[in-house]
Amino acid sequence: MSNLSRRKLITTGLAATAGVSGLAVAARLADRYGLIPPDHGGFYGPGETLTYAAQRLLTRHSLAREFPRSQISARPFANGKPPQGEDFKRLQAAGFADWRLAVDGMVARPASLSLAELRSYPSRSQITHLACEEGWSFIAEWIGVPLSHVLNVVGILPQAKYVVYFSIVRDWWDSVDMADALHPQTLLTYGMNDGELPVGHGGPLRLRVPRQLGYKNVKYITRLTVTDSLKGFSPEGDYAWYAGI
Ligand SMILES: Nc1nc2c(c(=O)[nH]1)N[C@H]1C(S)=C(S)[C@@H](COP(=O)(O)O)O[C@H]1N2
Ligand SMILES: [Mo]
Repeated sequence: MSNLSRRKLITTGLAATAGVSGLAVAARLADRYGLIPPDHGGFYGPGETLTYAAQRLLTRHSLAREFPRSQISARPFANGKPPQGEDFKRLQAAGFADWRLAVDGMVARPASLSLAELRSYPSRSQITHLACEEGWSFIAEWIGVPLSHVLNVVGILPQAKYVVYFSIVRDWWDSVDMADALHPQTLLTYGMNDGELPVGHGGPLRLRVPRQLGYKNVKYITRLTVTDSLKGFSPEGDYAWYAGI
């Protein structure tokens, strides 16, 4: 069976099962095909599973909408204060020359990359929408290296399933599955609208995941961990782990 018709069959099956026999059965079917998101437990469990499964089957390869330059927002909204810690201030005072991105976990060659190294890799830019779950949004050009390129440099092991990414601010991190980690629009972003990425928007380094909501786009990234399990890496607050839009 071709990939497409198989996908169609599973999707139709999921939808029909959800309608006829309830969400729990759909969840079991989704599990068989590796479509269970890591936060499936609790009251919202079956609903989260159906959303993630349907999105993954239909949109694994789809692109977030890209906009013409004329649509770039004149006044993008920077949410929250820059990090207040001494470590961040010291790095900022030195023009972020000593900023490092550590890459570890299930990789063949763990690395510690400078911004100069990241800038030396092939860059990609995209004009996409950043939408906060609280209702506001803006369009900007984002410039950076595809996360997939960095993952190829370090060599991810076959059992890898997720990439967890951490901000210099201790209590901020999030994670994506490999479909989003390797997606061509997922960028380690160091530039915005033809300049450097402003500190207000996560400079010097931010993970841009344009197919998911604002909170998955963590600012001030200093570490990536490749893993096969999210145990111990609970998602932010009460928000859903999968924030597809
Ligand atoms: N480190 C860090 N990353 C973060 C946040 C944060 O407070 N700290 N807020 C998140 C949320 S909820 C949103 S909506 C976006 C806002 O991005 P912006 O400031 O570029 O508008 O950043 C996300 N990334
Ligand atoms: Mo947000």
